[in-house]
This record gives sequence, C-alpha cells and structure tokens, in this order.
Amino acid sequence: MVNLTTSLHNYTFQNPLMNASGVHCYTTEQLDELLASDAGTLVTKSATTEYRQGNPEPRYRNLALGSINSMGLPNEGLKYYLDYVLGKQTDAQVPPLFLSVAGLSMAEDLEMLAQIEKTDFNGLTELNLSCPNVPGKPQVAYDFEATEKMLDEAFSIFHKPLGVKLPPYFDLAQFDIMANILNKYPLAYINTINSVGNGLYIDVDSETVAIKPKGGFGGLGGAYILPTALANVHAFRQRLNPEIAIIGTGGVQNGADVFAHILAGADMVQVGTQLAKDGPAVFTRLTQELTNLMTEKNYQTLADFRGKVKTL
Ligand code: RRO
Repeated sequence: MVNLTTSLHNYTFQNPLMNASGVHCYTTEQLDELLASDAGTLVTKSATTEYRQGNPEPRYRNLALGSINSMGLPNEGLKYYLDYVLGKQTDAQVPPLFLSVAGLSMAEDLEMLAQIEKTDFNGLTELNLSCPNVPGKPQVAYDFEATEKMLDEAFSIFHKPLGVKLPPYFDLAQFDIMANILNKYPLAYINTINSVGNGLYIDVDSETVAIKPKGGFGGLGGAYILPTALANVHAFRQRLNPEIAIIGTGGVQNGADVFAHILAGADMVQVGTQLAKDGPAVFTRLTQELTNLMTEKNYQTLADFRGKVKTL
C-alpha cells in the first residue's frame, strides 16, 4: 500500500502536490476548484497590497515544450486572498493553505507581512522574491544583499511560518552564497524554482515573438526547465539546514517528474504549466502515476526515496 502523506514544517498534507502560484489561483472560483481536486493543498496568486491589472495581453502562451509568461503580477489585492484563506481555515476538511505575497518594494512586502501578522491566519506565507516580469523591477533574489536585508526585516516583524520563492540559480557559487544567507533565518521552507526569467520564444513561420509585454521576453515553464528545477532542489537540499523544507517547482508533466523532484530532495511538488494545460484534473493523473511508480519500485512512503538520488 502506497502512502503519499507528506509534511512540511508542522503541517501535514495528504499528498505532496499543489499548484504553482500564478496558475489557476487568481479567483475564489479557481481556488475552490483546486480544493475540490486531488491536489494536497494550494497557494494563492502572489498578491500586492492593491488590485493590479498586470501586463497587456497576450501575456501567457503554452508552447510545445512548456510555456512563456509575462503576466506582470495581475492579482485581486492581498485582502481578497487573505479573506479567502481565513474563510477556509475554520473548515476541518480543508488542508493548511499557502498565501503568496510579492510587493514591488521591500516596504510593500513588509506592509503585507505586517497585515498578515495581525490576522488569525494559521497557514503558510510565501514571500515571492523572484517575479521576473515587472518592467523596471529586477528580481530581489538575484541581489544577495537585498535578499539578506529583506529577510532581516521580515523576520523582525513576522512570526508566523514563512517561506520564500526563489528564482533559478545557475552557478554553484550562487547556491553557496544563497544557502549561507537562507540558513541564518528560521524559514519554514524555500520554493525553488520560479520560471526561468526572460526567455524569448520566436515562431519562425510568422517571424514573431509569442507574447506582447517586454517585446516578447518572459518566464519559461514546463519541460524546458525540469533539469534546472531539479538542480536547484538538489543543490539547496545539499546546503540548507534540515529544518528548512523544500518545495520543488518546475517542469512536472507526469508522475515520474514528481518522483524525480522528491528524489532530488523536495518535500512537496508544485505544478504550473501542466496545470495551465490540463486544469485541476491533472492532480488526479499525477497522484495516480506517482502511486503506480512507487508500487512498481516497491516504495511505500515518500521518505523511502526522498533526497536519495544516486550519483555515478
Ligand atoms: O505575474 C507574473 O508575471 C509572474 C510572477 Br509574480 C512570478 O513570480 N513568476 C512568473 O513567472 N510570473
């Protein structure tokens, strides 16, 4: 018998799968559809203090090997998502939920964390340090000094479970520096990776880019990014304190990809592009494929193989 139960910080989930923030999580209707699906839990769209329309459309495109987006942080504003998670947390049937925030400045991040701190919210808060798509706003997490300052300030005012959403890193020295910074803080988890920022898709027939904002530059998701995601999960698992859990995000198309994320060290696994392509029913297929693979391999629990990828 296979058991997909997983825990992160002091929270337990029936299975490790959930949406990646930004996919199927803008409205209460979409969030309710995730809750009704076979996902283990959900995360809300990264919020700013106020409603944002985001970038002009078309701003998301599915591609044969993944996706490209430059949404520009469209969202309903923090209050909308906070009201949603607060409304659900009294329901014993609902798992602990994740609330994502992404301010356009450190001051805005701190203002949102202070707002959340004042409420009874008892789920997990995710600070998105890696939005690649707001023109003129570089990703915080590519600036190590700014990241450290942000975390210093965040933990001085925020005392609920907090995780950070990170962009992909590409050099082992970057993993060392970032892990040293992250290990200084009582983080509940890191979520790695956000989309691979500022790719450019070109359709040769029409000689045209795929999305309108930023001249076509946008964050890549899907199959393009699976090896980068696995590298980031594994590199951080090798470097972070064991108390800091890891959510693996990027490139999951099937149960074997979920399995690979867990082998690399992920405690939970998020699904973005494939959820955008298939809708919430994707979680039924992925949990079944993961279960089948574990049965074939004679694994009963995720802990049987988590982090145990073999090297040559
Ligand atoms: O809204 C977006 O454009 C966006 C965000 Br905030 C993010 O964190 N990652 C992404 O691929 N798109």
